[in-house]
Amino acid sequence: MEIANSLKILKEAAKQAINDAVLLGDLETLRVRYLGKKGEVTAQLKQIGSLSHEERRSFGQQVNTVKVEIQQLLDSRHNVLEAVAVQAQLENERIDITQPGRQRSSGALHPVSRTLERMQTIFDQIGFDVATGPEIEDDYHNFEALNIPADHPARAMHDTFYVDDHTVLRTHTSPVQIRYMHNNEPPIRVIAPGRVYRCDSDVTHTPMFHQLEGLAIDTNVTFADLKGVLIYFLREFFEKDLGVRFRPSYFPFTEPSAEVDIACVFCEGNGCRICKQTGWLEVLGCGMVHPEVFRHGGIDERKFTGYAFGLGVERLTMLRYGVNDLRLFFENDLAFLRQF
Ligand code: 2NM
Repeated sequence: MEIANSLKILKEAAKQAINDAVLLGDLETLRVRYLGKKGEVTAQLKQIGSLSHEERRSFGQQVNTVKVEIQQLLDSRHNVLEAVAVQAQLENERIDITQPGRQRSSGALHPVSRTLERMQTIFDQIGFDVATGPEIEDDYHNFEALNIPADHPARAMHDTFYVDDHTVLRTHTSPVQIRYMHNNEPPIRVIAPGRVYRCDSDVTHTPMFHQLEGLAIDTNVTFADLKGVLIYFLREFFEKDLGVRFRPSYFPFTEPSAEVDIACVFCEGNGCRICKQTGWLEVLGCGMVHPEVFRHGGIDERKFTGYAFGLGVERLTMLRYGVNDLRLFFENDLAFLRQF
């Protein structure tokens, strides 16, 4: 029978097309094409008019059977493609739990900061408080109160960064101690760590560096107290029973004044390139606070005496860690910084 045959061919074609479908969307297109209102299977029913009465019933049943079969083929192909899609999505979203986590590198303190902390810890243990103050200072606190008169060489333009005629970037942390004297009664034991600025730049000088200064004021404070505290500090700082010597010197704000040397930490005093064959390294300046400074600080110089000292933090950091170039502290080269 020709009509039945064409139905069979149609079913085979549909089966082929359904099995060839790779996308879920293709199946919907095929459903419309075969089973839709204007689809090919529905179109078959239009031939029914050319059939005899008996044939019509059986043909109608055959068309219906084909409809059902095609729907089943669509459903089962749908299940297959859906399973494939889920599998692909799982594969796509797979998380490799064996992969190492993203590294979070931790920062670290700059060697100068570490040294400052170390120095503060040592002084904290022997009763010194910490004081800070402004980096932009007036002429009075940076110079005048420290007995540095207007015509003193330290005031020359080449040493000081001027903000205006009466304002400077502090050239030392001493102004902090002047302010501290104004605001506190003796006994005073204080250190002033911080940034200082000098218009000077070469292999051994940077325009900004760090200082730590100390001040102790009480009744009967002597040069022997000063020596004891500084020798103690230096031996703690270098963790070594270092040789220490005091040489007479001059500062406008102390009288008497001294500079302090330690036995060279590189050659242990035998003489080397670092200590220029002297066996000694200069590390500190110090002295008994000048009566003129006491007067400016509002301290009664008839009742009290005091000592003060100052050191360069970068220089002591270099000596402690064996760093041979000051500029390394300011270049932010991680290969250098990671070594600390
Ligand atoms: C030094 C050397 C000697 C010093 C003096 C004072 C103050 F403010 F109390 F007078 N502070 N620091 C001082 C004394 C600093 O540095 C080389």
